[in-house]
Amino acid sequence: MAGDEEVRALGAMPCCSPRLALIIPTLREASNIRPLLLRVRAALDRCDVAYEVIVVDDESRDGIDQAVAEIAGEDPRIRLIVRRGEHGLAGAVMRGWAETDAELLAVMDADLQHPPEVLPRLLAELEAGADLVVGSRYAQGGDLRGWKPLRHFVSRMAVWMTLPVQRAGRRARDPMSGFFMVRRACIEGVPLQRSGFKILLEILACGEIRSVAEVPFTFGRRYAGASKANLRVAFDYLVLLVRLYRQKGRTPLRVEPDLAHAALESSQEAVGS
Ligand SMILES: Nc1nc2c(ncn2[C@@H]2O[C@H](COP(=O)(O)OP(=O)(O)O)[C@@H](O)[C@H]2O)c(=O)[nH]1
Ligand SMILES: [Mg+2]
Repeated sequence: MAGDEEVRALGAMPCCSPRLALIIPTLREASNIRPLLLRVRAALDRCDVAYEVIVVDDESRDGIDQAVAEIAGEDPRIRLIVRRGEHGLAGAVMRGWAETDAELLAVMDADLQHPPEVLPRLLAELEAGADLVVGSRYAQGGDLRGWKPLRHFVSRMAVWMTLPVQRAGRRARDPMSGFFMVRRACIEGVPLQRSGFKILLEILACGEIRSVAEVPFTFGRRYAGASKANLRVAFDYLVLLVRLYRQKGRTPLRVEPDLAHAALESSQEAVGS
């Protein structure tokens, strides 16, 4: 729980303990939340799992409470938590996880860039034994729709910089994805940074993860509204990366040869050569 912040919760705790909790962090996403929640519910209702969905909003004041209330009123598995005086995607996700006892924890964005129809495949990987499953834009079959080559290249470079801090044998091709599921037991007690966007990378570097699976998906276009990614997000990413490098006791220049080779290949792919 976050200190003495004022919190407004909408919706009731579900009657039976959910096994899966999906957290959806939101900042000015009122136009997206209804279509998203309807698609999430349709996707998860097809799975044999007790679940809940927790929307964690940072005082957007854009009508998201009414939009969630319309659905939560008829479905107690859906809840809204409004954080007051706090911002940050990672902190919002951690707040949602702290509000549930579910054994399986999931995250996705609110803007429909993460297709809810992929959720059953993510869950299936956890059920099959993976500790962490990543909705992946870079796994075979994944895609980034409409990205220009330069943006692709920068993204690939950002992934490459993470390779030394990821653990051998448990690396993800898309460690910056905001679409993933993890077993609670693998992150319990692990101190995670509350600022920034890249909670998955920290989990890969610091969590008690024994196996990682990736499920490819196409990262679509934002349905409505504007991206919240900005220079601050890039700065927080670099701060996180430096901390993880320090923890590992490595420097970015000491990249293992096999990783350098993999990065070279992926950057060539990215620029289409
Ligand atoms: N609660 C909360 N959610 C946030 C914050 N920043 C971003 N988000 C949400 O995090 C998700 C990803 O943000 P988005 O702007 O789509 O990032 P992009 O896909 O990298 O452009 C969206 O659901 C945002 O509404 C924040 O400070 N607080
Ligand atoms: Mg987005």
